[in-house]
Amino acid sequence: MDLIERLRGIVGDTHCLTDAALRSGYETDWTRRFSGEALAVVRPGSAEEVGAVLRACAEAGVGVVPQGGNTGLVGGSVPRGGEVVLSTLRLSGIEDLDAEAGEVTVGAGATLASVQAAAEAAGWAVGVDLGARDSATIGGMVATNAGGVNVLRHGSMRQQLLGFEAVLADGSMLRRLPGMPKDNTGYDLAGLLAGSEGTLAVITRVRLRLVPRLAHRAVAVVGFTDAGAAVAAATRLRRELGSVLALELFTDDGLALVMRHAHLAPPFAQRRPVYLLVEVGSDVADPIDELVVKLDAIGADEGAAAVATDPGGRHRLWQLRERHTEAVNAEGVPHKLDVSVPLARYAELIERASGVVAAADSAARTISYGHVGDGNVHVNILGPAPDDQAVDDAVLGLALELDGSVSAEHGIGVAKVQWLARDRGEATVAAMRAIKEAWDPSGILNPGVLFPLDS
Ligand code: FAD
Ligand code: 2HG
Ligand code: ZN
Repeated sequence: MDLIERLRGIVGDTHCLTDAALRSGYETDWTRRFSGEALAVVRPGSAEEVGAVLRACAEAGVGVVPQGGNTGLVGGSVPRGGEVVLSTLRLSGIEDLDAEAGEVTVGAGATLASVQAAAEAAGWAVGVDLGARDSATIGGMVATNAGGVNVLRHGSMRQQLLGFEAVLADGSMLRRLPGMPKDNTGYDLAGLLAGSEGTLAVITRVRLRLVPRLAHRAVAVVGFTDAGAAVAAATRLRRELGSVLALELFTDDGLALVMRHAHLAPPFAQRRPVYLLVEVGSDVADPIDELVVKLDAIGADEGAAAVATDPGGRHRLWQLRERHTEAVNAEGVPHKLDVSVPLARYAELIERASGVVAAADSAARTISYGHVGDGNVHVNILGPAPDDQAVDDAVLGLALELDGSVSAEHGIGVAKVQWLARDRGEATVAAMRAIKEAWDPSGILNPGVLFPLDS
């Protein structure tokens, strides 16, 4: 029996897509920079079906690209050519929400927004939040160890994991869904799967810890004359305000793009080169007074600061930061360099990024924004052709020169494969490869992601 016939037998005809028109939505990534043709797209409905699909592909020697919401930004969720895309979107159940313990088990294909809604209905919240919440899946977020806007308060996806279920390339299943915050029984395999980007196993279920839902929140946007002043203010707020949930930075170029494409008004009449967004939250008291006092202390001037406490006003201010990604996409196919540096080098990175980009390509445009509380900058570049690596190399080189990392939260994918060893060193990459070879000896899981295709 050929592979396609076998796959149809496992998932059913309607969930094995071979027609080009049906496959196409699974073959190009969110940025449109990465795409490839799949042999087929399969949508298994259970962990057992995932196991059978993997066994069939391993026996046929065909690569498998796990895919959740396809919102990843480093090309790891779409085929390079000839693989089977394994979509987890049917594994979207939300089970066993323990409202006493603040824990929930969810299918890998459940969207973040659906889990947030379930958590909120039970008086809890999810510790990780990000702009792609309506499409990004919990499985994809674990596989990329997604960060988002609340890392400085709750950590990234790895810190939310209490258990997991995953299927290895040979179809065997690993399951540990205990719902116990303490569980020191050997290697932390859930932690290893966080950030594995579909190269070690297909995650099918996850047990997440939930965090308290805060009764009071306030958001402020403040303008600054330069990145250094904004970073100094962010550092002080982080140190002195226990209620800080998020600290985000964007520039006036980015704000102009967002206003144009998302049809939004500026936060205040005056324009400044750099903006800081701060969100605070508290369960016991309204944090607004404390925030306003601190805004004074960091030198926010009245004409360049806006504060909102009501949900509509907070949402309006958040949109100015969150909608950067779609506004950049509306201008062209971006090169996305998601880097982090020690906080002391953050302003220097922002200030030097456009210079190194211009030196590599004088026609390129640079728009930088990011999670300043975590030292994470998203350097977005418009202009160069999708396969032109010059600007990527310039920015990633700068991040390493500043003692940073070439991937803060989006992962390596296929976009940064050549940079993994330069960042982590040959010995570390060899240790990673040894794990990959032990878990996936036939090398079928996401070939070309993390390690080059020909290795
Ligand atoms: P996909 O894109 O489908 O896949 C991503 C990777 O995970 C691929 O390598 C894939 O093979 C693997 N994978 C997916 N599901 C599984 C599974 N079940 N088992 C094993 N491997 C799997 N990211 C952040 O970290 N922080 C942000 O603030 C943030 N904001 C974003 C805002 C926007 C508007 C967009 C478009 C993206 C943003 N991202 C952000 C990037 C993206 O949303 C995250 O990387 C997210 O975790 C991807 O989830 P997904 O379900 O879309 O995964
Ligand atoms: C964000 O923080 C996301 O908005 C996307 O991580 C970053 O658009 C980007 O480069
Ligand atoms: Zn981000």
